[in-house]
Amino acid sequence: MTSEVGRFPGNFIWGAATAAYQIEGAIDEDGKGKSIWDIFSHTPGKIEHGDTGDIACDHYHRWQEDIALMRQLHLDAYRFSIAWPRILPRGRGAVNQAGLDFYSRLVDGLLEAGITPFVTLYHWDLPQALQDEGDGWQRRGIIEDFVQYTDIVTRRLGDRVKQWTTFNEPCVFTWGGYVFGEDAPGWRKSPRAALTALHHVFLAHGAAAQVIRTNVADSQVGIVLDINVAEPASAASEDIAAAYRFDGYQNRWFLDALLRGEYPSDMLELFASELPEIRAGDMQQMCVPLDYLGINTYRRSVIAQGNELAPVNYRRVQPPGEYTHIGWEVYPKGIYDILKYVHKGYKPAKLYITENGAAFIDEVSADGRIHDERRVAYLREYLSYVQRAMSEGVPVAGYFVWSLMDNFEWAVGRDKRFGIIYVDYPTQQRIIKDSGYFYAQLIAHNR
Ligand code: PNW
Repeated sequence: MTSEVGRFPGNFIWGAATAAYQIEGAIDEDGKGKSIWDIFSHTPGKIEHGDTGDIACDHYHRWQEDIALMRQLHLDAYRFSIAWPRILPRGRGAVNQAGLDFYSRLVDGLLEAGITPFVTLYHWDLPQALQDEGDGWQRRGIIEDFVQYTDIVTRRLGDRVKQWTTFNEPCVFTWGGYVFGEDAPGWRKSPRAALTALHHVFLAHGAAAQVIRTNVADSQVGIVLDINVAEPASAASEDIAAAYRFDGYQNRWFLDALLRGEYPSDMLELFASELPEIRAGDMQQMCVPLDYLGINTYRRSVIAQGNELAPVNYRRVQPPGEYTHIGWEVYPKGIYDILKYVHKGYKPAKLYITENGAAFIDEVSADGRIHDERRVAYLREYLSYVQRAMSEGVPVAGYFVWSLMDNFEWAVGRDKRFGIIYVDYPTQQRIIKDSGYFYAQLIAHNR
């Protein structure tokens, strides 16, 4: 394994990522409406240790300090999301100017610091009012609501923000929210619920992309997917077939729809009794040209035949090796495999790694610092493999570490620390971890 990360191209974009509900706090301030995550995190038994995002990193009040830290890290770019219920407390209709003002100030602060904002419109915090009306993403009319929200935000910020992502990880919030019950709204329904939600998400993506391009001069529009290359657990034909089905529902369903305008035929067959209504013109609407595709990746997926999620019927196998605090395998070559898989199969014009990182148990040492050597090694090794993919022709334009700072890690709560900045929650003090210094040096060295 390479111990040093070599040089990246001079125009490579170095960033860090967060999401609104995971860092902002201030859930009731300045006219914000409730989101499905406000409700879900206050439902007993849903979140480890009973944690919530009520305060999170208090970023809503500390954003200036956080920009100063980004500057210390020499970041080129900062990827964050906008909370839809801050802009439209009821999901649609009356606009909350104070919510728009917050993001407008944040954008100005970033630009003054020389940091390019990468804005995600939807990172899972749906206005609860839209959940209450027709079960959120189950209702086809939500497409128009998302378009209205996109229109409002891009009109206000589009003079300064050029980099737009419609959705973060549609796979996680639809399957996790409607079938596995691990994410808001926390349902355990049949695959039809996820596939219906996804169909509407894809259509909303296509419609919103056009709105962004109309409202924003020189816009760059993309979507972020969590691609999980499936490795069969053995050479047995059942395992190979299970891995291919897993690949179908986790990867090809998304990539084929968004980049080719079709759902994969083997999956249409497998899910024949679970399909949403697909109207004429739908597949064309979702397959808009993308300026970039964002990829989030954390771990490897080794798949065998099993009982999980009929009719996919798979089982995750945990090979021996190093695991992070969230139980995900450290497997640096995985990032290379994913980049090659997407490039070879779909050839998007430009790729970003929009999230990659690791949760470890971090502690403040006697010297007041956080010596997170394992995270340093993780970043170094994963980045070496990004570089290898680039040397083989994969057009990776930038890398965003997850996360800028420790934050509310959804259903597993606050003690799963992904930050390159430590957050001491009782005091909200921020401390740059050794991985943060490593990252800053790497960025400076590459300039
Ligand atoms: C992403 N998986 O979610 C999200 O975009 C972030 O908000 C989140 O904090 C981060 O990864 C770390 O979890 C994922 O099961 C959730 O492989 C689940 C998976 C991957 C990513």
